Amino acid sequence: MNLLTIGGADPSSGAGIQSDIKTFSSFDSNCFTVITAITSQNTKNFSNVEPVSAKMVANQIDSVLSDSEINAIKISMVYDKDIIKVIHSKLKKFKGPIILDPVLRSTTGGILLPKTALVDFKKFLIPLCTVITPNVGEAEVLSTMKIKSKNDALKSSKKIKKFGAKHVIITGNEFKKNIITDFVLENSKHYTLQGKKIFCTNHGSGCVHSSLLTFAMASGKNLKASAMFAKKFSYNAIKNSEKLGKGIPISKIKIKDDIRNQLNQGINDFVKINKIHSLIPECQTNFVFGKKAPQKLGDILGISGRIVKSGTQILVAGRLEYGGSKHVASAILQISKKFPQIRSALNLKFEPRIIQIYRKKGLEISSYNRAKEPKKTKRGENSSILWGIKTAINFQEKPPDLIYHRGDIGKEPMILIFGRNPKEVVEKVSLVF
Ligand code: PXL
Repeated sequence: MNLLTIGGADPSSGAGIQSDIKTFSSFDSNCFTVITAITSQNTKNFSNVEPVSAKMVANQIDSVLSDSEINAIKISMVYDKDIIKVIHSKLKKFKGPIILDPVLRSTTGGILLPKTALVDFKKFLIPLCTVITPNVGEAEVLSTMKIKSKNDALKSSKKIKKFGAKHVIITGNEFKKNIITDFVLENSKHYTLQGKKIFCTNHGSGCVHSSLLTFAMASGKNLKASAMFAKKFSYNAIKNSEKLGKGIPISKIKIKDDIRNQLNQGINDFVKINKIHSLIPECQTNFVFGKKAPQKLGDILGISGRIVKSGTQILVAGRLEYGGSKHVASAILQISKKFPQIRSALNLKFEPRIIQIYRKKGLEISSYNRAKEPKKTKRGENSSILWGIKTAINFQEKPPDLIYHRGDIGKEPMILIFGRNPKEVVEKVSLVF
């Protein structure tokens, strides 16, 4: 997923562009950035701001939009009237969701949108957006009224919607003691999302919330599901906030993904195996680990690039992504139908001596002959591997540790090592040396 954030740079990394990069990356999305202003601030003080010229903002937007397909855009700190107008003119034809976080002030008191820019903000930016996400204070400024009750929130959100937003979410209301409510005006219907209050001041939680909403909307979730997702993970980010400086803690999303943790560890251990470069094939190596009973490639975590060799050096090129591998992940999809305990695999260079070593070590070995593959599966690379693995395990009673093929015209021979988890796969690989 390609997401663009347009906003200010925060050197403390707690808010602004730096925070958005972290949030989008936590969910395996690519974060494109257009910087509108540079702030100098830390966790205690906000010292000053220097806006980027409107022309440079326009150039950045052109650079991004002319090159990559962007699935959704988040706009936060815009600071300046001319920047507002340029964003309007560059995005008015954008087809995907635009999430507008109307940031007015930083938690440490810095001005992120001067009062003189407010009229143009309402006139040019609010009509662009699919969802606007003010917190209570921001909603009060935009709607020029106080919000003390649910009824006030409804009135305020209707006033903000009148500026041209499709939907409005007012975050951080405390209508009931110690319960934090997000008030949602979705078209003409309204509802609330409630959660427990966490007793701590926090830098960046608003940024995290609007980024999460951007990611969720871009993923195709509807508004309610997106708002729930954003609330859930911003709660997580506040709960896990870290004190990085002398002042207030910084929000931090922590995702418990045991599959990712184990595969990361497995890759680290694999690349550290002495002389491992000698086992990397021409087409390089992928290493995957699937969820239980995977149904599709998206259930299997793999490297969106490869583990590559350059001389004797090993490099992990790419990121871990569900659906990131096609070939090795397809092998897991197929083998797990018969042997559900097998969830991890990687591919190695084929050499007859390696098969002999593994045979001596007592590994369960099977193979298939690509030359015998029926024409119709040959057409697609994934259908070839699905056919190959199915053939190799047809008569296997025990789950194989290793499946190999000797290649075909134009097809590199290959070994696949299988295991219940990445640790087991790495242990099996290490037996060669
Ligand atoms: O949280 C709003 C925000 C957005 N963008 C920048 C900021 C802040 C708050 O500090 O500094 C650059």
